[in-house]
Amino acid sequence: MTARILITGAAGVVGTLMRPRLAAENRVLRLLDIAELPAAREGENVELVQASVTDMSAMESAMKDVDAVIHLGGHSLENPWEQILQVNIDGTHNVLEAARRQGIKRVILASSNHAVGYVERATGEAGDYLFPRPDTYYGVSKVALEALGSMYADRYGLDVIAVRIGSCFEKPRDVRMLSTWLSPDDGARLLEACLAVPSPGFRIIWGVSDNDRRWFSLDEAKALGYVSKDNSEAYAAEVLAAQGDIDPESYALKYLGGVWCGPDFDTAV
Ligand code: 15L
Repeated sequence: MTARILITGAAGVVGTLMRPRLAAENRVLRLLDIAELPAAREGENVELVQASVTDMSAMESAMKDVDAVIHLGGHSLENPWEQILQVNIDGTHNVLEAARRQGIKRVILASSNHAVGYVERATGEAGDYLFPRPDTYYGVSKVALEALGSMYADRYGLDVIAVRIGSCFEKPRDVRMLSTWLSPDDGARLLEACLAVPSPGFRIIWGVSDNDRRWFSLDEAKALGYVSKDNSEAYAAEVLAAQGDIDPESYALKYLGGVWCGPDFDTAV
């Protein structure tokens, strides 16, 4: 049977990286974004929907005949509170509520390391289910996303996995990302595990590669079947040569959320 997976925020950084990687036989990717999506390539099994996660009726329509949702939509950086509230928090509520109304059992939510950004590296390995320490309004919205996911799992029996993504880019871009990097291929492996695992209930997992410099637990992700095959160490020499030595006491390295925790990172916008 062909499965149909809805991906919100499909035109964003992570969505664009996942689009080719989540393509599979007997699978249709329904790609949704407020921005225009690149047209389907020849043979690509996709359906394109231009809509906002803030539009409840559009979300309900987008979920017709869908088997699982990967919710990447929303602002991926800090924004004024009203924007974060409307797009990230109300938007996530719409996604979960539309999924419930359409009888969709599984929703995978893109959370972020910034939900726990003020956790200090000195406290040791960052475990799964760390208590929220958001570093920005954006981080607060990811805590709300996790809370909404938990409620929809407990109250309505959905399977919801919130992935606290580290830094998902083609390559690690700085010294901090040598710890937080999630390679795009590992990102796809992680999402495939989240789609395949039977009856996970509600989970919070870390979305990082098995980097030598990782200080995040992969226990819960591995329990779902994730096997990381990438390691940022392959880029370490290049990154260190470009960035030089970084003071371990600087915001960039002291806190999990990096410079997002610093006074120069303006959240009062
Ligand atoms: C995030 O949550 C952001 O969406 C992304 O742009 C990166 O900045 C990432 O965190 C990070 O912390 O590296």
